[in-house]
Amino acid sequence: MPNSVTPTHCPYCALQCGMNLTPSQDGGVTVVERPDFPVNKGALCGKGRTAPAVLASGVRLSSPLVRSGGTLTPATWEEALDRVAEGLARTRTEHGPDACGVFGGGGLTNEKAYSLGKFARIVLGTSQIDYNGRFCMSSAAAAGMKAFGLDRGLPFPLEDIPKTGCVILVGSNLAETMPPSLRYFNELRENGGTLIVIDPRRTKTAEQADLHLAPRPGTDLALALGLLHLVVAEGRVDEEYVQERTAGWEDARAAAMAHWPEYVERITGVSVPQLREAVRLFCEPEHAMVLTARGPEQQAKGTDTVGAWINLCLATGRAGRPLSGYGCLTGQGNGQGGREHGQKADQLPGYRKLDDPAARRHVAEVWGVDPDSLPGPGRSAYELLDALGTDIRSLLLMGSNPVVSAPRAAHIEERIKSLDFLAVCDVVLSETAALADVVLPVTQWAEETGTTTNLEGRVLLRRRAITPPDGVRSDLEVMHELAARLGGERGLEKGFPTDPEEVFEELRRASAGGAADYSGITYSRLAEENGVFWPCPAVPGAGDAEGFAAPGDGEDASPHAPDAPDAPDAPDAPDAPDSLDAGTGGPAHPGTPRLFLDRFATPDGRARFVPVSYRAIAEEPDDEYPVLLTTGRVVAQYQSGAQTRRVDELNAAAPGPFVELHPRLAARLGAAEGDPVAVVSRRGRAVAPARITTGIRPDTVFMPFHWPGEGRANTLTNPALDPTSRMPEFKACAVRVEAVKS
Ligand SMILES: Nc1nc2c(c(=O)[nH]1)N[C@H]1C(S)=C(S)[C@@H](COP(=O)(O)OP(=O)(O)OC[C@H]3O[C@@H](n4cnc5c(=O)[nH]c(N)nc54)[C@H](O)[C@@H]3O)O[C@H]1N2
Ligand SMILES: Nc1nc2c(c(=O)[nH]1)N[C@H]1C(S)=C(S)[C@@H](COP(=O)(O)OP(=O)(O)OC[C@H]3O[C@@H](n4cnc5c(=O)[nH]c(N)nc54)[C@H](O)[C@@H]3O)O[C@H]1N2
Ligand code: SF4
Ligand SMILES: [Mo]
Repeated sequence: MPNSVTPTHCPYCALQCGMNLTPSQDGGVTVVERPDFPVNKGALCGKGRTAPAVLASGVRLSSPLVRSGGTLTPATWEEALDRVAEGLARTRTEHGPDACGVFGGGGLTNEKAYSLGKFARIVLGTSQIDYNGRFCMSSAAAAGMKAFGLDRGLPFPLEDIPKTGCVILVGSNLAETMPPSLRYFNELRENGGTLIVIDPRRTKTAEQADLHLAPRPGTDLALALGLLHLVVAEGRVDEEYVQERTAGWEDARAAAMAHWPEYVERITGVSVPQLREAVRLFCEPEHAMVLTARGPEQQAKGTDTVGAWINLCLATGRAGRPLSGYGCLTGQGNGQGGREHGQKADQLPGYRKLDDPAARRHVAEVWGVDPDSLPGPGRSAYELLDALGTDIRSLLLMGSNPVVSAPRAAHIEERIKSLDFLAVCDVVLSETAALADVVLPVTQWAEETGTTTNLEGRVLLRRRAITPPDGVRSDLEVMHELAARLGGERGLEKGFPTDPEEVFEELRRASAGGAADYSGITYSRLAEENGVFWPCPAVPGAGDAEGFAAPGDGEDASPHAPDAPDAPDAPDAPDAPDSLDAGTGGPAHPGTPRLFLDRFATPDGRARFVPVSYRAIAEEPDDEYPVLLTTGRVVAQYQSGAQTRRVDELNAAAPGPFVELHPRLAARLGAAEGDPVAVVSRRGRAVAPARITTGIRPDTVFMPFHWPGEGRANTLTNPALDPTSRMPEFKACAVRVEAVKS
């Protein structure tokens, strides 16, 4: 494709910035601005700009690897695929299908995530599949489902942010985690709106805020309840809205009233005047929003915590109205789409539930299998990883690096090593791939086409710009080949096309009538529009419904599926059709940028308050472990660092782990800037240089989690799980900090 420009999207985070790729001298691609894509308008962070570096040979994998005599050695694709099929087949024969585990990732395209869920259920016949999104936004997803009947990270586009009156940003450091999005918050302030940031650290994001509250890690639930208490006490409840659009207020109100501001001050360390100021800034303007990210969500009470923030929005009439609402800032490149199409333990495509008989019938028909043959729900991510080597004997891993990113990582590393068989599909030799019996090298973003769904629920087309090198194959080809080897006698490989558009066509049918309905979205439409927001049902007779057969029974059309597009200028809402066959009809569905404006996705259309009360973190500090550890990210590294630690420019900016601590704590240890300090928890010990700053609470230390080895933050973290979302407590555990004698 000489001199051509390919418009596409970044391989990394959920902002899915638009970028153009042009061919470079060396046969690769160069990233250039794509100003026409509205979300980032050309702006990119350093990770996006340098993403082509990971395409280079020598950096990425270019041949399958098979373990022989203890070491990974290059092998042919035939040999490697045969080995994977044998490994999985042996486990299935000897221990049953549920002894085969599958672990996916929120970075996988919709097509891959969909195929992986299908592969697990019909090729392996296992219930044991989950993915790293469980570690990401699962608490917000669970809370959103409870309150609104639907989980879409943001129920409105980012472009609404500058027009609201106040945003409370809870535990998001988006100045580092989604830098181009800062523009929306700057515009908000230029327009006279205010920004409140809640973070135990004075982050780059907090520095932009009109008000920064720095609670003790793990106490956001108390904080939100304290604010709701004040809203009631100060007579700021929107009674009419509560009456008309919600249910369950009395219980939630009673629970909040038990959380006196002085009590909340004692728990959180945020003073009563600051709480009052936050309530004033949030309640005075006509519109306001609460946005949460991993800070309050990655807690063993993350679901209740997000529920409390949603309660605050509901009591003040700030949900399901234009320019007001609650949203979660999803994280991974396809963090939204990756949670909708079946790689989750309890899920079928279209955000359907695996234990719903109608959903099983619908999806089984699309897949051409008996509904009774579909396994039931499996274990959550941490529980699945914890069962490796015991109940689960073989694992197929695609799109995650748990040796670095899972909580209590030293234990999980041991579990992985105790497997009978591990196969990893990756683009690089990650720390987890290095432990595999077989490593399958796969194509990357610029080398393959596929769709992702960004944090706004906007479905996007990533386009292939260059030919992949010899020696790598796509994840879809891997699944096709494994299906042929493991289910060839049943012709299963036919259900795993290698052309992403073919997979997407099937995904459309599988999702039709579900909550996350993609049936009205086509590749050709995505090529022309700057993304389409789901739900987007196919309209009988509109061009988008041509070319594939009806899914059969429409009886499972989810009661939760919002049936009205609520973009202000949208035409009348077409209901999800029983048939997707072309007929005669109106224009295609416009997609749904804004949800809940008329009704919430609950059976009665009302949002639900959840009565929640404060409870402590799973592991409170004590004499032995007196300090709190929290963890997170830095701008120049991505996740487990598997990709970004291979980019020189990013390593120069963020060369290694560190322990951020307050000068008072540093003085007590006798540690100076840059001195190695040890952080010790009940799970293990990590060592990294001290970074001393007054921007963190004296009772707390912070470590980024991007590195393996001695400075691995997850050696320390606590796998205590949220009872609903099964989210581990990445954001708060008890540690002791020690100077390291050199
Ligand atoms: N550079 C970069 N960008 C990324 C990623 C990356 O790895 N690197 N990953 C992507 C992904 S998958 C995700 S999920 C997002 C995550 O995006 P963010 O949620 O913004 O990232 P984190 O740094 O994990 O956490 C945000 C903030 O929570 C604060 N925090 C810690 N404990 C608490 C607490 O108890 N309460 C509150 N209120 N705050 C707390 C931390 O100090 C931190 O500043 O970023 C995406 N973007
Ligand atoms: N302490 C602590 N731990 C955390 C967090 C935290 O805040 N604190 N955050 C958690 C969160 S929010 C997340 S999302 C997880 C993320 O942590 P991981 O799940 O480890 O995520 P990545 O590092 O992105 O790993 C993705 C892997 O897949 C590979 N890959 C990329 N694209 C593809 C593809 O298309 N196909 C295949 N087969 N492979 C691909 C990459 O090279 C990489 O090795 O970490 C969690 N862990
Ligand atoms: S903000 Fe996210 S999507 Fe945008 S360039 Fe950076 S990593 Fe890529
Ligand atoms: Mo994430």
